[in-house]
Amino acid sequence: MTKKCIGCGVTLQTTDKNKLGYVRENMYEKVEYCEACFKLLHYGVTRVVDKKVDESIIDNLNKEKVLYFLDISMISEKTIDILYKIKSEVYLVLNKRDLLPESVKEIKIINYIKKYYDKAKKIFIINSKNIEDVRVVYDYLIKEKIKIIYALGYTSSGKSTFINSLLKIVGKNAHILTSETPNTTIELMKIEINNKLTLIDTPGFTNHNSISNYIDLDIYKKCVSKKEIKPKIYNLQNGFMLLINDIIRIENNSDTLGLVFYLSNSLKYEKMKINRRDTLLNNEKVRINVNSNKDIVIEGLGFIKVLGSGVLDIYVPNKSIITLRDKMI
Ligand SMILES: Nc1nc2c(ncn2[C@@H]2O[C@H](COP(=O)(O)OP(=O)(O)OP(=O)(O)O)[C@@H](O)[C@H]2O)c(=O)[nH]1
Ligand SMILES: [Mg+2]
Repeated sequence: MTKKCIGCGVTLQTTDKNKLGYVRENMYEKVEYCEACFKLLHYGVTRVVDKKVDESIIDNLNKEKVLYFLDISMISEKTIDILYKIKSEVYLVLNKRDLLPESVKEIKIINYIKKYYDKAKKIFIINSKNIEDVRVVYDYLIKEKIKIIYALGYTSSGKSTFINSLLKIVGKNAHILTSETPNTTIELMKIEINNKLTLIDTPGFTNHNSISNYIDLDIYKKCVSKKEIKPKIYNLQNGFMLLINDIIRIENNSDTLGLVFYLSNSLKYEKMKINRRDTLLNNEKVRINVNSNKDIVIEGLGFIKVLGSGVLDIYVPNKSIITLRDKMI
């Protein structure tokens, strides 16, 4: 019988160190995790999984119900649009509530999502690490007698974190691997919570626009939010630019604009006069018209609220990481 890693779902193998699921032969019988999951779990060693996950899992669904996870700190039109492909019942989990400032009203976020997608049977807004939040979803699923449900969503939206919390609720070992980097869950995992409820954990869809595809994953790890975002406000006058962690450069060639950054608190901002000799000019340039009705999304990082209107030149590792959406807050 094949044995699977309880962290990522991959079948364990002892033949190729460079392939997924590797464990040393003399360890095979003893271990529960593959070597890469073990290293990630105990030593925080970043695992690079060069695998793109497409949406085919949705096409293979029959009538199975779906618990769809959205990371509300980085919603983009693309991450919502995929919901329209799901033909079975969708229960929506707006996750990572704790990352947005507490002052942001939950009803506002829910109504915002409904404007884009209003077919969900139920919408929850939670922090997947918080047992009490997860218990609300658990109680609902039990009450509705939902026996089995697929956890779907983009990578890093918190599916496995949520299932680990469910396991904790019923007093079981929270064994699934979670991490800040993409592609943590690699194969489907059937997780029996108890005899009433089973969750199917799935590898999250790849966001091809995410900045995580274009920067070193160890750097990316440091750029993702881990606690409540303290928005940073900059007035960017004509002829000025902002450098963010030497990853993003934003130039204003129009009238003064207010920019409110909802990004990780650990990012460093430098404001200065536009200087052609400066860094990041070799990056790709996106010229966008901005106004106060639209947020600028930096896919994989967060978003920028705009106060005023004008034109910005944004230099990024890849053009696709900049998208616009309707203003959220
Ligand atoms: N602050 C906060 N962090 C969360 C929350 N849920 C998950 N995370 C973090 O987000 C990262 C991704 O979580 P995972 O549970 O691995 O995400 P996933 O959807 O299973 O990702 P894949 O397996 O790659 O599809 C981890 O670092 C988690 O600790 C949440 O509600 N709040
Ligand atoms: Mg996962």
